[in-house]
Amino acid sequence: MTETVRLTVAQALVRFLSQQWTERDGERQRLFAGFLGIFGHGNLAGVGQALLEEEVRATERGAAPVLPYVMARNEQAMVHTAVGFAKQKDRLQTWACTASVGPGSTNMLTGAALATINRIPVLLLPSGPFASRVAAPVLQELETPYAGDLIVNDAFRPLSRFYDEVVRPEQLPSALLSAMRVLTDPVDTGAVTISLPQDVQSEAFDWPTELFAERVWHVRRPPPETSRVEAAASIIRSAKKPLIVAGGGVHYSGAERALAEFASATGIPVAETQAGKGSLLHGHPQLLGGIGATGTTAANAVAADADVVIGVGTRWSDFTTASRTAFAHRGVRFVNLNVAASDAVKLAGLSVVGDARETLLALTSALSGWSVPDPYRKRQGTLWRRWDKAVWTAYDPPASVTEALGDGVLTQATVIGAVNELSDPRDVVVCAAGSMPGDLHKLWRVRDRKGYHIEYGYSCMGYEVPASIGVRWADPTRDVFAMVGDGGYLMMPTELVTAVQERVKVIVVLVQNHGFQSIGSLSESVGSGRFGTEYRRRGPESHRLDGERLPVDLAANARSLGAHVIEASSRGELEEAIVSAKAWPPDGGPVVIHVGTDPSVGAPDSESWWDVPVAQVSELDSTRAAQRAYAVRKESQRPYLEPAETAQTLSPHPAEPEGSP
Ligand SMILES: Cc1ncc(C[n+]2csc(CCOP(=O)(O)OP(=O)(O)O)c2C)c(N)n1
Ligand SMILES: [Mg+2]
Repeated sequence: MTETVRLTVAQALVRFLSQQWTERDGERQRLFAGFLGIFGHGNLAGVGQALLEEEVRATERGAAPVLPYVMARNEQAMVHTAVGFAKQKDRLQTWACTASVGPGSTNMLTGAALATINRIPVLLLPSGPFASRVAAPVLQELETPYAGDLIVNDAFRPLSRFYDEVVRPEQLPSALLSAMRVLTDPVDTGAVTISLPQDVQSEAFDWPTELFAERVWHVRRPPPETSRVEAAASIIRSAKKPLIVAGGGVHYSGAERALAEFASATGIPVAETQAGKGSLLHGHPQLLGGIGATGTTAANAVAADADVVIGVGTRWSDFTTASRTAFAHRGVRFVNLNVAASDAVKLAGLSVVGDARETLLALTSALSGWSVPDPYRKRQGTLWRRWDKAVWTAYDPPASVTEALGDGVLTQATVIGAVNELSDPRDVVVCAAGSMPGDLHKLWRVRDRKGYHIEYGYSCMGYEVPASIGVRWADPTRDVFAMVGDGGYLMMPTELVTAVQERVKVIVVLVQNHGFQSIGSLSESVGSGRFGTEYRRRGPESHRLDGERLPVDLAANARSLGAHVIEASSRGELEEAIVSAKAWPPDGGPVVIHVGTDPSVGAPDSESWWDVPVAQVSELDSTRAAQRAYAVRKESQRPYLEPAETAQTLSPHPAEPEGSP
């Protein structure tokens, strides 16, 4: 007879999750580091009760619980914390998130979309209304006249890589096993959601003990097909001006060294996407830095006449391709090394499906002895040095720039330069939205493979503070610098309180420029003159948002939440603030450095473009002028390319059968 154990669904869930591991290259770690949550009537007696039992049992043993419970302040934020952690752990470990019925659960939707788009594993456990429906409608239940089984958690379906609802205890094992498979699959991973009705969570059941056996999920490294590697090598050998574009897949596969060796051996220069930045460290001779709309002039110049472009672990977003204008060579061909077939086929590329590290190693040997010509290597060096000089000037602008700045404010590039120079090489910079991610893409010098953490799949304002907590937990030997604009800060300052509670040292660099200034300059470029993007009072006569600046004091706000706040109003004060933040005790909780910047001085131009449609008819001169400029740019856009792989390029035509017409 099967041995069983009687537990509630929630107790079984917690016990099961505590037994899950991942393994790659022979290294094992727990799949879950713990539970983040906010309790309400939907989960406190279910998942909450199960976590309490865990904690009490651990306390009795004198140990920490295997899955510690951390109370968060906002459900969206707790998903960001889990994503920050999992991204920093190369997707091998994550957190589970529990939320109450209704708004608690739907607050996680933005986090779910962010995780799925960035392909980062998180386990979301929203609660649902009673499966039994005896007292329906319950508080916070969606009543839909045409569908009795529709609940608000169905909104997670399009945002999740796996979704299930457990309405009977018997369904739990299959839901959990599928969830673990998806979380640990390098192609399928993203948000995984299991909706748990509030009554089902506390229902008791006799579970077979096998369900709670230790389970190790192997994270695969699929090797590429040899014939595809050969085809790729043959296209690359034919190239005169090849370019590599490194994406997030390089990091997640741990392929940085393989990439560095491939680039050194072949002399092919490397440009990086936001997720791929840091694939080569600053100082590598083949590094061209960021590519595309927020890229370097070096990478964009090489991209403009590249004849073969090798994408490694990139999903070719519009920021990377400069909305498909970055690659202007008429006959440009793409070779895509990607673990996901859906990415590998993009841009009509030759698709080489496989793990990034394995594929780069195979390609390095297939190309052994081949290299780009010397003048091509030289040109990369010249372009890079020119850009690097522009970065120095941006970090330390001349008096002609600084004298024109307002009182007590710096340029954003100066702030980036100071943090870059005064942080340790292993420290991590975290960012997501505003003008800061683009400036970091251009200007940040990455000195460690895990030193650059920008969420730019969803570019979600508010990610920075909560994610930095996860990043710090992922490796407490590194200091974490969350660079956040005033707009991003105001979206989600809540988790400073969680950082105080957990004594998590994160250093938040809060850049006050009084509004959504990135959107302001975008607005200007489409002819809308920064409409509705600054934090100003409504003018009494104009009736528009063009009055005086709002009297917000974000330093006081951060202080009120329990953070240690340092205000800097000169470069010297900023440097002192960074040094003293570095010296702040490792368990001292969050430090916020408040610094004002002048949005009128931008980072050096990328000489690139991003497609944002301009009104085609307008009474405004500014909009009509922007539309004329837009139409010119649109002409250089290349939505479709010739396929890299044709019958002619890959093999001679097979002989026509005799006697064919
Ligand atoms: C949640 C969310 N809402 C809206 C946007 C669109 N958006 C992108 S940047 C930005 C303004 C960011 O302001 P701030 O953080 O102050 O940075 P700044 O632009 O001033 O550098 C907005 C509204 C977004 N990315 N995320
Ligand atoms: Mg701002």
